[in-house]
Amino acid sequence: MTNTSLFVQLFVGFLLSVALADSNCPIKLDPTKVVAKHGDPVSINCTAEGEHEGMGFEASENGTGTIMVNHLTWSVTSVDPSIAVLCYITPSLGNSAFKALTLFCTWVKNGQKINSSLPLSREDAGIYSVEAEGLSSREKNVSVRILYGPELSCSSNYTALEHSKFSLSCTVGVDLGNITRDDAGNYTLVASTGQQTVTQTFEVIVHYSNFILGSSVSLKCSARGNPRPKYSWIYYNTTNVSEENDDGVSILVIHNATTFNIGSYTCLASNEHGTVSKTARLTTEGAQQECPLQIIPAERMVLEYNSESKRATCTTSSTENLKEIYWRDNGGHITSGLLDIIPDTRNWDAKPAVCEAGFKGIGLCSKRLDIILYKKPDSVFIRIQRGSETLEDFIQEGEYTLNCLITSVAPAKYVWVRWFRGNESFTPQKVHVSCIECDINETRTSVNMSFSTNITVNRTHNEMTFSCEAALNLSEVQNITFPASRPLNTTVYYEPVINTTKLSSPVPVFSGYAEDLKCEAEGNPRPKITWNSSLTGPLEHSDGVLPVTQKGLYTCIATNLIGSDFHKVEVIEKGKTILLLLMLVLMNSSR
Ligand SMILES: *[C@@H]1O[C@H](CO)[C@@H](O)[C@H](O)[C@H]1NC(C)=O
Ligand SMILES: *[C@@H]1O[C@H](CO)[C@@H](O)[C@H](O)[C@H]1NC(C)=O
Ligand SMILES: *[C@@H]1O[C@H](CO)[C@@H](O)[C@H](O)[C@H]1NC(C)=O
Ligand SMILES: *[C@@H]1O[C@H](CO)[C@@H](O)[C@H](O)[C@H]1NC(C)=O
Ligand SMILES: *[C@@H]1O[C@H](CO)[C@@H](O)[C@H](O)[C@H]1NC(C)=O
Ligand SMILES: *[C@@H]1O[C@H](CO)[C@@H](O)[C@H](O)[C@H]1NC(C)=O
Ligand SMILES: *[C@@H]1O[C@H](CO)[C@@H](O)[C@H](O)[C@H]1NC(C)=O
Ligand SMILES: *[C@@H]1O[C@H](CO)[C@@H](O)[C@H](O)[C@H]1NC(C)=O
Ligand SMILES: *[C@@H]1O[C@H](CO)[C@@H](O)[C@H](O)[C@H]1NC(C)=O
Ligand SMILES: *[C@@H]1O[C@H](CO)[C@@H](O)[C@H](O)[C@H]1NC(C)=O
Ligand SMILES: *[C@@H]1O[C@H](CO)[C@@H](O)[C@H](O)[C@H]1NC(C)=O
Ligand SMILES: CC(=O)N[C@H]1CO[C@H](CO)[C@@H](O)[C@@H]1O
Repeated sequence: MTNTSLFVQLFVGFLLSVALADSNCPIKLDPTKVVAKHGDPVSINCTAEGEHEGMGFEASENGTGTIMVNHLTWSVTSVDPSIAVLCYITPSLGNSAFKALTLFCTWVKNGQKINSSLPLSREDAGIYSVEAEGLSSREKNVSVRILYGPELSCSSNYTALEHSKFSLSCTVGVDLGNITRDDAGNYTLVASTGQQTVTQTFEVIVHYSNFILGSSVSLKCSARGNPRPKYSWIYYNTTNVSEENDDGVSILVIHNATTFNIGSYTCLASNEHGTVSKTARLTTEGAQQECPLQIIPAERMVLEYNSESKRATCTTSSTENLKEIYWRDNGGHITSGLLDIIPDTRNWDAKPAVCEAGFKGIGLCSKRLDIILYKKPDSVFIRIQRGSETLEDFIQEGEYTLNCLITSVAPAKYVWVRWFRGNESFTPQKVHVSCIECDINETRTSVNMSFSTNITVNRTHNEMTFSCEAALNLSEVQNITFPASRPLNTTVYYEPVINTTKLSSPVPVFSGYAEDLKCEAEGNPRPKITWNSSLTGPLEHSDGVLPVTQKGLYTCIATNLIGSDFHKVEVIEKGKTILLLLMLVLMNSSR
């Protein structure tokens, strides 16, 4: 019996039994002898000494069950001869007076009297003879087997890369009868010998160990026990993990460790007398454990406001390690079983839902489903500003601000603008974004926004168009066309510039032959051309072309709204001799 028990048997009219008052015995009966007649009332006090985990009376009548007291009274109003009574205590494992041989017997092993009050160790197994004292004396040979629970020692063995840290080391020895709370480990020891069961639960010490991604890690678990313990492991099982049980030792090998191997590994060793376990945690520096959950189609759903919604499903490919799985909405409400979520596209405040799951070796982990509702703008408008003044499309060269106004768009955080000059888009260096009555990063509802950029307008921009187009910086909606502004026509006015390459100076004229002076000028509006002679004043010309026959200083003047440009040409006369000579040469060569 596990329990140290004292028997009191009651027989009517006879002195029947004596409880031996062993000084080591932690149970005291009062009275120690009971003499009673059939039908008499009987009352017995039982007192426990020292630490224990409950006491009680076992009896065919008025039994008490196990109670956490030190003193108990058993009584019947009318005793009958068949009554058997037993006072017992469930000893605490720390009470050295127990897991010892029965107190009222003399034990002899190999001719030596054994001090039966000492705890047994497994070396004490063997054949004992026992002399029981009492009214008569008896002798019997008894085979004493010492049963003990599994003892666990585990170590982490790294067939790994150099510099890998080795920090896991644990050895737990558990010996029935000698257990202290210092024997760390998250294990429950169930010592069971006979009818009673003693249970002790101890706290865990979890050892952390670092591994290097891509290396191989071995976890060794060995336990002693009689009978030899069987092993099992609890961890997040992946294809690169294998268990090898060999010669009383269990080795878990992780090949080419990945972040999925981060987690806790519990080795359980058990035999019929109990189970012990030890947990080691594997970590790797700079990497987080992967949560083996997938949200389909993606962890982010981008849906058009007030459109037909879509379904999001949470799944795992690791069903063998899965313990539970459910959706938790942002109010904390849990939807289990149903693993689909259909966001409400009419609710701007649709908040993220979280898929949470429990896995062996990982515990709870989660993936978040972000829901982004977008809205195409009602309108997009472009304008030109100079300072605080908004202009029509007639402008001069200089610094201007292009302003793109977008109404009723969402979400502000992802809105941006494509700028176009003609049909070609351009990327300004700096764009100022503002949002009317909203917080760009936070507001989810539709808002009005303004995008501005400064441009330097020059004459090459004349008759070009500027426009802007709203866009959302969300990969999911890249293919969706958003409204663009109507194009803004630009007219750039600039002062005339005379094309001097066609008016080299001086110009020779041969007497009697007219020479054309051609004055061309660029400018917007189109410049007006006038020719002046230093001698005769303004001259007639045809669209800038002035025929000259006489020498002199001629001036071309180009004028428009914005300004004017002028260019002087000197005309000189050449003699006839040169002309004749030239004609002869030409005639000879044409022959
Ligand atoms: C048993 O204990 C009670 C107190 O719990 C006491 O009153 C009573 O006298 C005791 N009986 C005997 C026989 O000692
Ligand atoms: C014990 O049992 C008797 C019947 O034998 C009953 O009358 C009595 O009340 C019981 N006493 C207690 C203390 O329960
Ligand atoms: C690790 O295992 C190797 C061979 O398997 C062995 O030689 C070595 O002693 C072990 N190291 C530890 C710390 O257990
Ligand atoms: C328990 O074990 C410890 C260490 O092994 C030893 O010092 C102690 O004496 C043992 N206690 C008993 C009651 O056997
Ligand atoms: C781990 O998974 C493999 C197959 O991937 C399987 O054979 C093995 O039994 C699993 N181990 C545990 C402890 O579940
Ligand atoms: C380890 O895993 C990585 C990535 O999965 C792979 O590229 C590599 O070949 C593996 N190494 C071994 C030895 O299996
Ligand atoms: C929005 O967020 C960005 C970066 O996250 C930050 O730089 C900016 O200051 C925020 N704007 C507002 C208005 O909070
Ligand atoms: C545009 O220029 C004005 C002053 O000319 C300046 O205040 C403003 O910040 C500029 N805007 C951008 C986006 O550079
Ligand atoms: C006019 O501006 C464009 C850029 O907008 C620039 O590439 C070009 O060189 C400028 N032309 C002149 C004449 O300044
Ligand atoms: C956008 O269109 C391209 C080509 O048509 C396609 O390959 C891509 O998958 C589309 N993207 C989305 C998010 O629909
Ligand atoms: C802009 O110019 C184009 C031709 O270049 C013309 O067809 C269009 O009507 C103009 N738009 C405005 C608003 O003046
Ligand atoms: C792995 C395991 O079973 N751990 C347990 C160890 O004991 C503590 C305290 O009782 C529990 O909270 C752990 O869950």
